[in-house]
Amino acid sequence: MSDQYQPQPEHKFTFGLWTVGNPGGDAFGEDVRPQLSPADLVYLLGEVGAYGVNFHDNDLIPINATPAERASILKAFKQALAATGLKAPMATTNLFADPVFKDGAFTSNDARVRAYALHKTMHAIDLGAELGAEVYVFWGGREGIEVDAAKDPVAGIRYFRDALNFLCEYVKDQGYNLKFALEAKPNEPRGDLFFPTTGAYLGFINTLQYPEMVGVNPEVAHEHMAGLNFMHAVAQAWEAGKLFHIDLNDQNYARFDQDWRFGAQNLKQAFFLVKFLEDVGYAGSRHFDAHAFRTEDYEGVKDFARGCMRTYLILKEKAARFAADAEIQGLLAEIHADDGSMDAFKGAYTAAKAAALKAHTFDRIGLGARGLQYEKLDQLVNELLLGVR
Ligand code: DIG
Ligand code: MN
Ligand code: MN
Repeated sequence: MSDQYQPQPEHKFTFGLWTVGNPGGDAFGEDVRPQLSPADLVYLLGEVGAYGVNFHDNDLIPINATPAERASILKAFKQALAATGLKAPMATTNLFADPVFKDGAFTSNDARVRAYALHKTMHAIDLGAELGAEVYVFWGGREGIEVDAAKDPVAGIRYFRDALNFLCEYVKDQGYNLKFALEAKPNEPRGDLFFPTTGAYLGFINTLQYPEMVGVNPEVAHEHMAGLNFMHAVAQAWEAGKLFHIDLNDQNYARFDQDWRFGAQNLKQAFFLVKFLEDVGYAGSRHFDAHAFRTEDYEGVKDFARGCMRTYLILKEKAARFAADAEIQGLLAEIHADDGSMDAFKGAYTAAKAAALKAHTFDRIGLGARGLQYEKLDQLVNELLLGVR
């Protein structure tokens, strides 16, 4: 398939080892694909044209690996990176799979588990830095509750803050070029997760000791699980200077975490997300935290990975066509026209301005009667996306 939708390094498309390496097992069924080695997954991503590969510590080095096994895996992984030219822009810690974290990691009620989570994360940060990661993600998959009586949410918030402050100090102490990106999710695998949305994290970051080191990693599926407009979450993060990373996939509303191929479910939302990222010049990774359907073999997994990237590039072209569409742009100019009649009231507050505004007479009925032409605008967008303009 050679056309203008071929991924290039400048697109910064990345995949986690756990995505293309997912053997397809789920809560109701066995693996459907053999487990590939991290090095083999790097070659697979190189074949489909990805820019980079991300990993949890234990995607790369099994939690019970011997030092010799660790050295061998790491050597093969580095050789694969060198051979393919792939980067490793993001790393993270698996603080959710091992039974030790069954009641949380940083927010566990058990101080020994909280300390072990810091221990594990510092070693994982070392590994990420060694492989060139510049973003370190924290997804609190087990940081939550099924039983509110068992855990005070304020204690959970404070434990999480203590852990992040400690780890920011560690990164500064080590001189690593790393910034942290917090990834929200409302539930699953716990009944309720702390910090359920990107907005919750944006409120939390400012309470940290080093807020400048910490941003967010919004994921499509997770904001959709909360019934939210993903692009709006991304826009607020961007506007706050906190969009450090992004997890792209797709997700039907009111479903468990589906982590589908980008654009597989909600093409219009995917379009407005791509349009936003391209309009603002987002320079970070386009990370596909997504999984191929369980129906697929590894050729299907490659189709999945190519589909994620192709859909992004096709929607990027649609965004350019949106910007160049004279009828759409003309309508937007009309919609956003400003006759300057309110200029005297704009800008910083003054007592005189407030007095004049209070005294001003508005044509409330006329303002409310205007037709805004949004039906026409939205239909034009649909026809753009349907390929008829
Ligand atoms: C799941 O959405 C989470 C974990 O896979 C990982 O910690 C993070 C990194 O993208 N996403
Ligand atoms: Mn997810
Ligand atoms: Mn994710």
